[in-house]
Amino acid sequence: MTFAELHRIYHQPFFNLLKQARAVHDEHWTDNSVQLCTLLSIKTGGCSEDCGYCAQSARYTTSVQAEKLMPKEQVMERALAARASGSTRFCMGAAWKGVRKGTQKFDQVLDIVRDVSKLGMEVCVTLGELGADEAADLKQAGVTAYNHNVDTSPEHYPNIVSTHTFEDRLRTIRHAQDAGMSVCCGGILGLGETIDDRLKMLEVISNFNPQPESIPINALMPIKGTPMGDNEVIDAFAFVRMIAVTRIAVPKAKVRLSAGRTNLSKEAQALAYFAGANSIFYGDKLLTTANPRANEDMKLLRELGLAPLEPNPGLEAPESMDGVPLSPCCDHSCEKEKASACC
Ligand code: SAM
Ligand code: DTB
Ligand code: SF4
Repeated sequence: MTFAELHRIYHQPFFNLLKQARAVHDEHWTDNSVQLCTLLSIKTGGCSEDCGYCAQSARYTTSVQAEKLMPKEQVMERALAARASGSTRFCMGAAWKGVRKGTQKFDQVLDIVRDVSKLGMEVCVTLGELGADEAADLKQAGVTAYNHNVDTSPEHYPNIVSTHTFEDRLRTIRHAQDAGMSVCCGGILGLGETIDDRLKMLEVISNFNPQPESIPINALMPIKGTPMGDNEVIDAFAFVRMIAVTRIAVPKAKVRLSAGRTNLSKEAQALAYFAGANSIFYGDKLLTTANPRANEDMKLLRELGLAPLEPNPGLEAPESMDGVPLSPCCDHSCEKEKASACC
């Protein structure tokens, strides 16, 4: 979708927007299910990058201590507990700039993924930058989805991060898609961006080919010690509007309520579900910050007549659309069939 279309949709009266989003949702999602995803930080803190919102950057003094990569046995315990609690997707995050083939840490991650992928859940990882070889190895080890957010508009991105670029993010997404993984790509609201920035971010995401399989919409959890530590918490109606526009722009994606739900009332979350959200991060902790209690989430789903999604570990990556350029891998607007060959 173009920015102009997104702008028109976003700025409708609130209830018109909700009605349109609900109609799109009902056309593509016929049951009342919500996917439960459990997050686990397998490598916490000490990250070389300077993302201005992040508790895990080594550039800022936050309450997060740097830790080593979690041993596989501990990860397996947490993955089994996630499955037992009803999660159908297990997402492992690492506070790294990226991973490189041939390193011990990457081999360890592949080993973890191989075992987690035997548990019958979708396996998602978010490890930072990937090249084509790393993406292929992750896919082969059993990763179903790669999470790599663009986070904000291309224009606002340099105000948030200086140690890598928006184009670097796009290149990793291209590599994940080329390797046959689904892509989970979204952003954060509350980074001092304008509404136009949010819609420009969505313009980029909705024009990926294929479109992302899932879109996490995070509301900033302000972290003391980071440059964004005093930012205001995002307004609930602005959050719901963004969920609605995302549903309309990317009808087949799972739209995931991500960080920041602890600052949203249950009524605001209900509106977000109505507007097309159909997935949440589930469990008491995100990576380093708090999430609503699992029993409160289950209670809310029951109150709304929603049900947890059944497992689908064989999830296939979305097909790319014929005649539409593949997701960009760089700012050269590459037209080659295999975009990753260009940069
Ligand atoms: N290092 C990897 C990366 O940057 O892609 C993976 C981990 S990173 C923590 C994953 C995503 O979490 C970020 O892209 C951002 O969208 C979200 N995130 C991180 N800190 C956050 C915060 N304080 N509030 C809201 N979302 C946050
Ligand atoms: C995403 O978009 N949100 C999740 C997941 N992908 C990895 C992470 C949220 C992190 C919130 C801040 C924290 O817990 O440190
Ligand atoms: Fe945090 Fe990821 Fe940025 Fe590192 S690359 S500072 S973990 S968001």
